[in-house]
Amino acid sequence: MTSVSSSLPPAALQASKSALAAALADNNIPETVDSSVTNGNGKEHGEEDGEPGEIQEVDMQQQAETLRTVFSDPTNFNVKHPLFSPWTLWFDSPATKGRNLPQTPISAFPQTPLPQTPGVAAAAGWMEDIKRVINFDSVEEFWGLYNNIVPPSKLPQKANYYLFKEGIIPAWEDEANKNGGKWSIQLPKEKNRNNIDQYWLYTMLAAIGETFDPFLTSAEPGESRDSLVTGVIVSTRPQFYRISIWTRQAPGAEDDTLRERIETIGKHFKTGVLGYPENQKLGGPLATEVEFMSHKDSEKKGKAAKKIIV
Ligand code: MGP
Repeated sequence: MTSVSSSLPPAALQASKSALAAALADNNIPETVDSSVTNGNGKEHGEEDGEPGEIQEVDMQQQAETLRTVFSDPTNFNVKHPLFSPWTLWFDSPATKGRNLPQTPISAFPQTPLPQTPGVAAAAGWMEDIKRVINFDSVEEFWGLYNNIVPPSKLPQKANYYLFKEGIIPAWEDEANKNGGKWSIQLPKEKNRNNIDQYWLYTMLAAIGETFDPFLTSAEPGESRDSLVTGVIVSTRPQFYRISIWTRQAPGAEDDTLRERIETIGKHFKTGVLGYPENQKLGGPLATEVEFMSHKDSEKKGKAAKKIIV
């Protein structure tokens, strides 16, 4: 899987680049060199011998040997580009249900404890079977994770991956989700077996690259804005796949600005991430349009649900 980034199509490549750009801008890191990497003399960057302004000879060979990316060394890489936010991957399947599995099955990355909020307590039953796989906060860790987990097309029926911002649990009850909703699309399994892994990869890249919500990334320096997107989910069901984008808020009837921001997310999901033309109708047997519903309406199981469709 080491050639993934070079074979990405434009939408995914752009999302991946945006992830990098956002991370670099946020942290003021020069694009080619990680600030924690030594210069080969055992000294940190900037800690050179010689007079100020004097040009130093760089041992490119030695430097190339020191820099390890996830592509050359998937477990011991040392070049990291931080993401706009840290993320947590969660997972459940029939095999995790009712089993008290450890919360860190595949990684040595540090885990933070679950936040002890009223939302977490309220969702305790729902969260019982959902296992936390890993936290990550850099582009390289994302690819390290991606290259080591089972893709959705190979998951058993009734399994879900939940990729959520760190500190937000994948439950309606979480403070960050309780007033929100979700964009989702349901795709018949037979026709989409060969597409689902790519759709899920692009969805994750758009989430971690923050390309769903331009309002967030257009903030002025120093201005803090909350991202509307809290997480993304892929679900396998006996006859279909579903991908969902969860949002922090859901628009009321009068809320035009929020509705526009929410619709931007849905349109980007349909056209930029999944690659459908904007006007294409997608609904059919086992298939839905790209549609938005508030979590409050989802809890009512569709009774009098108000949907937005793009
Ligand atoms: P689902 O898995 O999102 O829907 O929710 P699906 O795929 O249509 O149904 P499935 O039976 O094929 O899995 C299924 C059910 O799980 C819901 O009807 C709720 O009862 C429960 N549930 C889902 N979510 C996302 C939550 C949640 O966030 N909190 C709680 N408490 N229950 C949930």
